[in-house]
Amino acid sequence: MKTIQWFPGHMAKAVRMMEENVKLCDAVVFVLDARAPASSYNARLADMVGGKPVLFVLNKGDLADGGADMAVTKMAQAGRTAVRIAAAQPASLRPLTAAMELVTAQKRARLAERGVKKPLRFLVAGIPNTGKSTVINLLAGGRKAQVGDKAGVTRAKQWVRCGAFELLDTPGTMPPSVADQGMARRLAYLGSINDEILDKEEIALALLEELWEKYPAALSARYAIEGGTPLEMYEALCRKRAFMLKGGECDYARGAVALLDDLRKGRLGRICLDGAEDLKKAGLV
Ligand SMILES: Nc1nc2c(ncn2[C@@H]2O[C@H](COP(=O)(O)OP(=O)(O)O)[C@@H](O)[C@H]2O)c(=O)[nH]1
Ligand SMILES: [Mg+2]
Repeated sequence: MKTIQWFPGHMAKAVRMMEENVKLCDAVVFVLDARAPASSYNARLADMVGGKPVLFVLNKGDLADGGADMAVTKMAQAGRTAVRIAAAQPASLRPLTAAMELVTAQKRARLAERGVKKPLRFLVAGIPNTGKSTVINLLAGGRKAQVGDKAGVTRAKQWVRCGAFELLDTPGTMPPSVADQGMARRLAYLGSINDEILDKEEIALALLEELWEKYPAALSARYAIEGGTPLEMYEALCRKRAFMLKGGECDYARGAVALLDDLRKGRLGRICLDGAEDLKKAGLV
């Protein structure tokens, strides 16, 4: 399979923007995809936050299984603060703000000692498509009021009030880490790496192989797949969904689109593709 890469020029620019935004904030909410919490981390974050508190939010929890809870537990054991939520659901607001309070408790205590009362400022950051904008909307609620601005290096920054906090109204988008190809592929499955630059049929083959290892029952239930080589499974999927071309050949392109769509929308059930080893490899634990 083709190597998934990231254009270094984009990387450098995104990193510069992130560094600039982190400087304006007291803490960072780093949004991960609960279905691939290790793959959706980028270890370069550590250099950017300069010791500021980080809350890891495993978002899209409604689409994840117990693997996401395992990740939260392992991260907590490693001294990180992590919470699993589904930002698209209003019920996630409370656990999220509680975790934001937790991660800034020391800082607030220090400020209070000196008699300083000011809202602490957060940057919501993460790689593409993890739900950063959805998290900002959840926190900002209906009152996406502008609470003032502060001159940044290149343009004024807008802040939105959220209870005792303020958020930068634009998310800090970080490039995904593509150091590990297995993890980079998971980002492609979940839509955090642009489909356009990838060969969907190669992605489908790799995904079928991985799903057969981790969630065979889901493949059997939805596509009547009963194992075999990745190509045999791919053909079974196309036959089951009647994605056939004239002459009886499989319509692989449609099959790939359907498989990715099913996975992303949760029609294959709740999943978590990363295990304990991946958390280590990614530098999260
Ligand atoms: N099922 C589910 N979908 C979500 C959740 N949060 C965000 N999404 C969806 O994921 C996609 C990307 O979200 P967005 O906030 O734009 O991500 P961003 O690129 O990180 O800003 C959108 O289609 C959202 O509706 C969630 O908690 N559950
Ligand atoms: Mg966004």
